[in-house]
Amino acid sequence: MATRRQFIRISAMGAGAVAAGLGGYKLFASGVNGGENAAKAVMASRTPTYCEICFWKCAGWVHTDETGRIKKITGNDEDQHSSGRLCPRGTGGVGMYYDEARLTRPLIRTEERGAQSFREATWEEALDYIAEKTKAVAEKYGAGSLALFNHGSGGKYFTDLFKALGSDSIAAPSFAQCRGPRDTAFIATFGEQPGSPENTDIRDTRCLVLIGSHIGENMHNGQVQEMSDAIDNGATIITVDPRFSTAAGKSKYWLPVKPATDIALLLAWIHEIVYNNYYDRQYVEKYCYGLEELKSHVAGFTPEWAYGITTINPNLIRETAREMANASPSVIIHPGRHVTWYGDDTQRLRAVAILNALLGSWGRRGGFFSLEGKDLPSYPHPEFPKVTKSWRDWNPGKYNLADSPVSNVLVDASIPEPGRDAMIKAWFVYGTNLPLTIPDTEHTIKAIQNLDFIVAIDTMPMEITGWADVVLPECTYLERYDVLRASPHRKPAIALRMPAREPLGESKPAYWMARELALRLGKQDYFHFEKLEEMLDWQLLKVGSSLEEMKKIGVKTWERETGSPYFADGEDIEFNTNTGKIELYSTSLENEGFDPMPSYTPHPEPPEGYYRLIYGRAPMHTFSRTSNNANLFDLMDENTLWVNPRVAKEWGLSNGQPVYLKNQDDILSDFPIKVRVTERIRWDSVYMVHGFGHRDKKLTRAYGRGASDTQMITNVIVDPVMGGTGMRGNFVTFITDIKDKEAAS
Ligand SMILES: Nc1nc2c(c(=O)[nH]1)N[C@H]1C(S)=C(S)[C@@H](COP(=O)(O)OP(=O)(O)OC[C@H]3O[C@@H](n4cnc5c(=O)[nH]c(N)nc54)[C@H](O)[C@@H]3O)O[C@H]1N2
Ligand SMILES: Nc1nc2c(c(=O)[nH]1)N[C@H]1C(S)=C(S)[C@@H](COP(=O)(O)OP(=O)(O)OC[C@H]3O[C@@H](n4cnc5c(=O)[nH]c(N)nc54)[C@H](O)[C@@H]3O)O[C@H]1N2
Ligand code: SF4
Ligand SMILES: [Mo]
Repeated sequence: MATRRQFIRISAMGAGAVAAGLGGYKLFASGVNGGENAAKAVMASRTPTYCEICFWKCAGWVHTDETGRIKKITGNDEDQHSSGRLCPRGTGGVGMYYDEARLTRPLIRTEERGAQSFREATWEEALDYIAEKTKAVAEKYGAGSLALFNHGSGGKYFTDLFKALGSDSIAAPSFAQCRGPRDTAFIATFGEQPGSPENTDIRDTRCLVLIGSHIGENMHNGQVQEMSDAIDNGATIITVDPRFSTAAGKSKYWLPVKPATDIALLLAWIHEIVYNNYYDRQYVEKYCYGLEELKSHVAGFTPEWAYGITTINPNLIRETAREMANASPSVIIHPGRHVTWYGDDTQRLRAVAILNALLGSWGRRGGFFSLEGKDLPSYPHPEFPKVTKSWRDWNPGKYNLADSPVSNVLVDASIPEPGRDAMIKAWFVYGTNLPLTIPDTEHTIKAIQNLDFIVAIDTMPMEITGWADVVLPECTYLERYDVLRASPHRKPAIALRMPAREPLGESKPAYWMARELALRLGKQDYFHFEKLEEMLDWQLLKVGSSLEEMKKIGVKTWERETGSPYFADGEDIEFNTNTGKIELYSTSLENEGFDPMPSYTPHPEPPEGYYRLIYGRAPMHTFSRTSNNANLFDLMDENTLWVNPRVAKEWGLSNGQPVYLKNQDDILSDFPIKVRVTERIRWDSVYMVHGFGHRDKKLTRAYGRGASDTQMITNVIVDPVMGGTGMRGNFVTFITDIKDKEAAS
């Protein structure tokens, strides 16, 4: 059986990485406890941080030498997110500081958008200019015409600025391009969402079912470590994926489902569990609403029925349903995270939630625990003004079940339509590379072209900064304070991020930028503290700590105040749904005019000679943000296109051969991508890692490396329930005559 260390090492290699040096730092260098002690011996000083390379936010230590040079980042042993060990990307965070392509001066556009011409500006000039443009848009069209797109810690300060201005058009891609459907489905079913980190009790589970969640390539640290522990403890892993993922390699069962048919498989599992009385009768009777309706709804959804749709053998469907039932309630049908796939995603995630409910896993050890966070007081400020035009008003009556603003609604509202002017007129973009993040790049660019004004706050020259009117350079997370990390977990805890050294060049932290703008816009009352660290100290003193203490320990954990993270036997529980019960039959969906129980609807098939484009993560990169990071580029410098040998043979493709891609709408990829011939992918699909194919030439290493999945995603299937952008209904074919393509472009 694999040990934890083996698992992680294997997982890193699964996608073609070499577990070699990481610019001198070893992958998962810090072992269980050893790394930190080893580090102490050679390092001159260490400061606490939490990682910003992805949103798991592991807490760690930044080690600097006597000259102040950043040498190494290691995990904080006290941290529940990391258990003292960072993933390769977190360790490689050092490369973000040293990236010579970094933004270090404010920039102002000198020619029209589309042309890459900027001049350097002083902070005074850049901030005055932004304030003036912001005022002009707010006065002419109302504050609701200002939209903020944000992803990452500093988004909080711009959010406060926007609320102070009276706008709620504030969206993160982590909703409508990521977990929105799952959160909506779980809220509809259990009255709460799985959270981030998720409340999955993987370490104690006896059966983990992964539907596309590719843990091991998706390197969400705690989940990778807990899954490895669960495997060591004999848990059964069932992976449903058209691709033989790293997780599939660790699984007792791999179900290579035909893409876009997961709902049929889930319904067949529900059928098996209900009709064989495998469900947790006591739990369902006490807590659930709608069993009888569900039972008649799934009557016809037998494994044989699903076989014709999913290509999964009916016996295998039966056997895996039994495995889940045997493990019940210590079983997790994983809710996933990036779930915006086919437009019926909320309904697919409803099926996932229903399965978990039937097996009694919500609130049970080895299933889902209840999260607890530390409440941090916020410094008193005047009430935010009333929002007169809300993001919901751009699309009246739609997406009422979305509990966060929908980024693509804001993009759409920026484009004039016959009979109406654009409703959004200016964008602030903090820490999100929209042209690669929101599907249909040309649509996003069209929206940008219609704006009065766009400002990007970033650390790197990226596609989004290339489109901005003003670019504000933020220093990296290694050079700044940010708000305390207070994400709920098994126990309430907080983590501090502080600068390990001075910001490079003229780069500045986002808090400073947002406050400077607030001063210029008459909103200073919302930014009481000149320096963020003063606010942190105020907050920390209120919860019985201090900045001084946190600088020494980095992470502080409290005991739970809400009792056990699991339901007690027979405990009375009221769920936050209309019926107060776990809703197998969803009254909230029904009230909004949607199916109260999930159904399977067929999706279009690829045309002749085309293959479904699916995508995912590589362990050593995060989206597009790390592709120019020298340490991580060393580990993986481009993405490849996974092609089944049968298809490769038909097309005469060989391993390593560069091909261009063309999608169903005749969009050609900007750059070629190398073919990787492998049995690990079904013949009807091709696969690539997201985040490559950069167009911005300022990205010294990443420019032109590999292809962009986003560019090929022009068919966006919007989820009618919550507005998420389904991205996997796109088909590509190969353009093998590279010369033809190059001559044509
Ligand atoms: N085609 C396709 N689209 C996707 C996905 C996919 O798999 N395929 N995944 C979706 C998912 S799950 C998500 S969550 C989103 C992620 O979407 P994004 O968060 O937009 O992803 P990135 O491409 O990493 O862009 C991050 C941007 O933030 C900048 N940045 C990094 N650190 C900092 C910082 O400290 N401060 C500032 N100011 N900027 C910083 C980076 O330079 C980069 O420009 O993408 C979604 N879109
Ligand atoms: N290393 C690394 N880790 C990350 C990130 C990163 O950028 N880098 N990003 C983080 C973020 S924000 C997110 S949201 C998560 C996303 O991570 P997950 O939630 O795990 O991602 P998904 O995109 O849902 O899953 C991708 C998998 O779905 C499979 N798949 C494709 N089509 C289908 C289908 O029709 N059915 C089924 N069953 N499977 C299918 C693909 O083959 C692939 O293995 O990862 C997180 N972890
Ligand atoms: S999982 Fe890796 S990249 Fe994400 S926060 Fe943790 S160490 Fe950083
Ligand atoms: Mo995500």
